[in-house]
Amino acid sequence: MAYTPFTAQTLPARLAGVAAVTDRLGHDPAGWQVREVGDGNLNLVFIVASPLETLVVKQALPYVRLVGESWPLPLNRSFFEYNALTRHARRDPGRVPEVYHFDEEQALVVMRYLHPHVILRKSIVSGVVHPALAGHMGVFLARSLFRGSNLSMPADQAKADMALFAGNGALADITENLVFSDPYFEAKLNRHTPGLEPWVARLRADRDMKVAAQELKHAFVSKAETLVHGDLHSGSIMATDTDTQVIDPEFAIYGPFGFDIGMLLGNFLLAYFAQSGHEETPGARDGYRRWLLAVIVETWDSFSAEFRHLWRTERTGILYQHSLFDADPLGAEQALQSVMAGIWRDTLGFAGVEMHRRILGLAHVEDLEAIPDPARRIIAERRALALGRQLAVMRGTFKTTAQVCALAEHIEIGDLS
Ligand code: SR1
Ligand code: MG
Repeated sequence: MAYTPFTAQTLPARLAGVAAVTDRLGHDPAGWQVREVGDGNLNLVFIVASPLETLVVKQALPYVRLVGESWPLPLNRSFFEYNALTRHARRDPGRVPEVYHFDEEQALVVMRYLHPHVILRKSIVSGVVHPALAGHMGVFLARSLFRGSNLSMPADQAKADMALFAGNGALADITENLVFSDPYFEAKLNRHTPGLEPWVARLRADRDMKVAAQELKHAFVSKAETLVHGDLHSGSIMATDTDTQVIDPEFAIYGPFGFDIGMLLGNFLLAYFAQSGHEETPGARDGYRRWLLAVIVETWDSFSAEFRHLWRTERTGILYQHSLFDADPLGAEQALQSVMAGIWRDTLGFAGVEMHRRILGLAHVEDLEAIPDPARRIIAERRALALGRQLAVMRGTFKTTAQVCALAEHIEIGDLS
């Protein structure tokens, strides 16, 4: 059967012939409840429930759902998502939903239903704390990035994976335009909160910022360092009090170590500045703001500790090869410092441009969009634009996450000029 986008009515007939589904849901598709719940920018997402079990079915559409059929998008992103999910499952077991079935022709992945998990972004807008989040994400980032790179993989396998994921160029093209270029000129699909114009114009006239954004784009397209998730924002994480699941790696490609970390920290910083738009009285969310900053610190610290551990115990790839440093452990540590410094610098830059594009570009974030009072939203957005600019342009000058958090706090409480 040629590719067809399914509906809640047509999906059961297709799934009824799939053993991985009927083994779990049973053999009576007429008794299955199906709901389409996709609220992302690209795909259909169905929840399929029988009295025995519930599953999630994600199907790619041949166009960008957010925009419509005028923006075609290859269905094979589903193939890359499936391949990234299976690699992530091996590299950090238990941190991604289990895949039960992949149907390449229908661009469809059947996977575990995450329950009682919630989309992290929605949780953050509501001011909910997730105690395990930062530790889980730091370790996930270290394991997925280290184990997908030439620090760890046999060289032939790394090259094969680089070639495989290079096929996901259409999704990379979205990132290349939407993250690194469109926010900095009047691109057709850009939008911003009415009233923000003076600050948009100021940023677009900022030569240092434009150069920084292009340096970061240069890094994104040329540093094929590891398999990155490619779209690791708080909408790509589902969480409970004790569990964290990383979903939606359809943008997976070989890119810089710092890309996923930067995108995630950028989204935490956007959430930080958005809090003032959600609190009922000034200061009501002070504790939550502190928690968000602590998440940034702990995510980086956990990433850094696990990455350092893997460097010392699993460096089996062709980079900084063990045999070179057998008699020189201090040399290996010096090299590690240098690699970490590069990742940190890139991380800050990617965080900065991610913050900008979620305010100036096509794809915005609920954290800011859900602020009902436009005047308060503009204040939050101006603060985020200001920090994003500092992170991108001055990325070589920050030494610690504490410095980043201190600047965020300073911008939050200071006068905006
Ligand atoms: C046209 S797609 C817009 C955005 O949605 C995805 O989630 C990615 O973040 C992409 O940049
Ligand atoms: Mg997504």
